[in-house]
Amino acid sequence: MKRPLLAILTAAMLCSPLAAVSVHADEVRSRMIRFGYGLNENSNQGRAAKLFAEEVAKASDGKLKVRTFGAASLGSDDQMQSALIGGAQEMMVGSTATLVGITKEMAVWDTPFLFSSAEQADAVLDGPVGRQVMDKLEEKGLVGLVYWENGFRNLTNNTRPITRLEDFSGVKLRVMPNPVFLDTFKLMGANAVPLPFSELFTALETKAVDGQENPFNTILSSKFYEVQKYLTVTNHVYSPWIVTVSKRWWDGLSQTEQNILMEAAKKARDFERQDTREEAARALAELKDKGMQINEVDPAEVQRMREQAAPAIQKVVDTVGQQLFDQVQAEAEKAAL
Ligand code: TK8
Repeated sequence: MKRPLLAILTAAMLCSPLAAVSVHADEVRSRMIRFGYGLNENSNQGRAAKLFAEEVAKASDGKLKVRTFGAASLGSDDQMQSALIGGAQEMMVGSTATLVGITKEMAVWDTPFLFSSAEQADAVLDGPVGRQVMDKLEEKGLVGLVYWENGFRNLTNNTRPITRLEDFSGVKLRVMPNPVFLDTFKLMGANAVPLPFSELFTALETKAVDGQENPFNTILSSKFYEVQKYLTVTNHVYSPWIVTVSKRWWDGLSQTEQNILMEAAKKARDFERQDTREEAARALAELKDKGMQINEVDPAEVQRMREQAAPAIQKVVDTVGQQLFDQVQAEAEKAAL
């Protein structure tokens, strides 16, 4: 009685998809990896995605082929995240802010004015708490590899230069689909509307919205200067990007394959952060050349905006929990020294 049952079970196991994909720890197979991102090819995101693909090819003797898809051609951040979870796409890079609906802990990076320098952000994101937040993705079907730099966000609009808190009044502002961003700009008095990045240029062009906020790099690479007049230097929040992998797919890889992807993601991260900072340093002058009218905000006004944003910060605390929030604050303070 026992024997046939065992035989059936063994046969079933051999035929199951799990058994079929089992690989040796050091094996590297021929695989195609679809890597999606939202910005243009000619952007900091695009350049780093290309470097990632090259590094993976080099380290795997061309067996692992990364095909990059820019300009949201595989979908918005949200759509790609779902595709990764379902296993229909292997990899992507996108904003941590668009992951909050999946992993609420990601909202900790949305805290307005959390970091005051990029180096401070690196230390916290690459440190233990950055990893801890990233690891939370796994229970939702995603594997986080590394954080890349999107950068400090600044405001553009067509209504008026933002010099004081009151200037936000009535400005229809696109924000990322994220509750903290939505609340923050509502608190400022703007008419904040969530919209995927992939729809942003058209929304600005057709005047469906008056303004948006993104780092200098993106304002430049996405040609927002063609459809936006005023640029206000607010640096209101540092935005990370995060490189993620479909867990369903990742779990079928050998140890060596996983290592190749991880090492290439790190190399691309280091390249991308340097590239982003160099570009950001000259972007402001370029945007001025392109005809944007640029203004800074008086520190006293920035302080008023910070105070106005306090309830949004409380929302972050309520979302991620006091403990994680405090831990991030403590590591940020340590890194600021
Ligand atoms: C690109 C987005 C973008 C982000 C946004 O897909 O949505 O404004 O800053 O970088 O992730």
